[in-house]
Amino acid sequence: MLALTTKTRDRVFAIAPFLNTCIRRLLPICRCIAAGAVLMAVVAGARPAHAEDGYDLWLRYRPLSGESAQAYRASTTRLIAPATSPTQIAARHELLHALTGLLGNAPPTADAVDGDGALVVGTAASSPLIARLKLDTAKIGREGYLIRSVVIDGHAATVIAANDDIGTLYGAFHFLRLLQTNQPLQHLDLRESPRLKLRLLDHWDDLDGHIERGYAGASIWDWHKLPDWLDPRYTDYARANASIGINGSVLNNVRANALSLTPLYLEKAAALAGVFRAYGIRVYLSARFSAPIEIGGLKTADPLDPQVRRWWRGKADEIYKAIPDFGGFLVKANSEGQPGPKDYDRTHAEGANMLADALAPHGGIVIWRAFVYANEKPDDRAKQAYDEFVPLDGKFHDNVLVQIKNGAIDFQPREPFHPLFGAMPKTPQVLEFQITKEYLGFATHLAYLGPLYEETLAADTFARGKGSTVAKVVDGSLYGDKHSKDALTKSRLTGMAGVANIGTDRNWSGSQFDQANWYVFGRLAWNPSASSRAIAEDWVRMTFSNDAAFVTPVVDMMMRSREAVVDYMTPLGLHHLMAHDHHYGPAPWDASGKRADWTPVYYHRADRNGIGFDRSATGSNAVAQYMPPLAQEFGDVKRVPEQYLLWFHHVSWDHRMSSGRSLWDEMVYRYTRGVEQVKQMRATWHGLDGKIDADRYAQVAAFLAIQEKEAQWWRDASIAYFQSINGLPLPAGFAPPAHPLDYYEALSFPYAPGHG
Ligand code: GCV
Repeated sequence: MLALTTKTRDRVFAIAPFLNTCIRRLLPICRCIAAGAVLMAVVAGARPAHAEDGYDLWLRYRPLSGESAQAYRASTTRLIAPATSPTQIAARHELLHALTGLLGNAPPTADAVDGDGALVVGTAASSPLIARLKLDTAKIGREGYLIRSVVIDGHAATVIAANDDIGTLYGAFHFLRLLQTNQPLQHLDLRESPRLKLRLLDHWDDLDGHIERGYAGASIWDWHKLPDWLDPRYTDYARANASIGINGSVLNNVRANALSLTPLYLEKAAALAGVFRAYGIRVYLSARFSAPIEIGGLKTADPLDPQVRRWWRGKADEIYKAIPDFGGFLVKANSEGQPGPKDYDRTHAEGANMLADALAPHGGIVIWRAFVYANEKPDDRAKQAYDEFVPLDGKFHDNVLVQIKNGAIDFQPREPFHPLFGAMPKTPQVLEFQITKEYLGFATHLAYLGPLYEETLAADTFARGKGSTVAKVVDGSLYGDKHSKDALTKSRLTGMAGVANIGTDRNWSGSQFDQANWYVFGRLAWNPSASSRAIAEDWVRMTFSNDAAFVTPVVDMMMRSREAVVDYMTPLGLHHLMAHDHHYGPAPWDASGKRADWTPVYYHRADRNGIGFDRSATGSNAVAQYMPPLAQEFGDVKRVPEQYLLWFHHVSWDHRMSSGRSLWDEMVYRYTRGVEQVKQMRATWHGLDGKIDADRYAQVAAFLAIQEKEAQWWRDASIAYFQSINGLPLPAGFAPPAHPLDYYEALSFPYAPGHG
């Protein structure tokens, strides 16, 4: 209760009769206002009672109305779900919480079916009812689930059944998705199991709260207050991840700080693991290779040194004491100045295996990154990972996976798939995507990454003939189970990792639409063959509205959005033209980096005669790293898909494109088209005003305005620069850049977020 000073209390008592009269007079007016407010809320229909800020992500569970709500109530008349393990409790709680939100009331919990409409959840071990049904759950394996319409004791019911508790939690989220996306609940016969075993978020979060390439505020890990204060946000993070099947979280930046492995920080990581466990999420840590020196007092980190090996074994024992289900280490070694085995003339395999041996007795794994951007200057940076890793195939221990970025350079708006995929048949390969948009406009540009992810996963490596897609390499189906044993499940390890876009912003991801990139990453890690359009539609329905007049244009807009970014930033295979270091905005003129191969001019190679990086046989011959059918296609300037033209070839400005335009005219056309697309996105969004809550609508509208401004900037700066090189006129009808080149060159953003 509010504490009043004596003086204040006396004053309040003195004016009490007056206040009383006022209140009596005001009461009818207030009632009137209140009645009006209720009426307005009813009229507003979908408008939620409290402002939406995006915190609830796709788990909003706002009231459903109309016939479907009636039907859903009839299918959830009671909940029969065990609640003896933390995961069972999480599943039951999520169902009760969600059904209360969606349908107005929580269904009663029960133990037996005594009427139609029961929702029965569990495993054969946890639920006698599920055991009695003798469902065929053998094929769904670990983490999988069935959702089925059944008849129990003469009554219609729905079961969510699995072989383990986490499967029931995943099934519960899927069931809720059916309601959230307005699907019928009759005749259900769904069977799901994850295609990949490791579905990981990599946080590039530093111990001081900064996030490398983070655009959504600071790190959500409040290291200073951990382990004593467990922010409720940790549970919501775990719920959101479990709802899309993510089962691992690498807590700290790959540019790792050795202190993460000290007892102080292990206790904090253990506290997070304690929150995540019920949601099936294991904790992993990025390990600094030189930790034995920095925190172990040793003179070397040589992986073949017995003392070093002993140190890591001891460290692994210590970690597993604190976190019994610790997942393992992620390592960035000998890349961008990070320490690694090559500092001691050892190979990546020798480094990885040393750590793997330390973790093996505990069932842990090592995820060794192939993003090696070493100190020696390569003839073509795109070739480096392949050259270093292919000779090591077969040399990694069974609990090592090699993690490979989707493309050979660095998370560009478009890259051909990385040639390492399919080139190391004896080594499990984790596909690494970036969810945070380091090179795609940070948080303010609307760029749905589903099509980018899908493009990589569907790319054909030809590693074992036609149809050898990256998805099949990554899920191991291309090789069967014979090459490697899994420390976790006794079959080949498989995985996908996404560099997280999560921070302390209320909306988690920096923008409403960037949540969709987290969402689609999780769904594709579960099923790499899923359609990014279908996933976008689920997300829009859950996050905003089921109104078809909203869903269809928004999904269309999302599906076009990444291509728009490609157009206004890096059309036709151009890449890495972003400003130095922070990567915000265009700087194709930049030649100032410490090394030539860290500068945009290295990548576009524009001169008076032409533009593009010759990676064909006449150039760096990076095409030879692809399987022969692709090497031929990519290596032939007449056959290469135009979207990769300047990635693989240096061509003249008057090179004839399939449109009939010259290359230069085509570039100008595409830059301009990108800007036009953003204008259209703004117009589409404008037409949707009133269909969702005002707050989120307004933020998206404001961000789209920023995007248009910056798309124009990208177009104009790029055209101004390339025109200064080729001296060519603009094609007829295309506006010249708004400013001269030196204006763009002079722009400076020393405090752009996300610095490395
Ligand atoms: C964590 C790019 C980014 C770096 C990042 C690196 C990596 O170079 O700009 O910030 O470092 O990739 O993936 O290791």
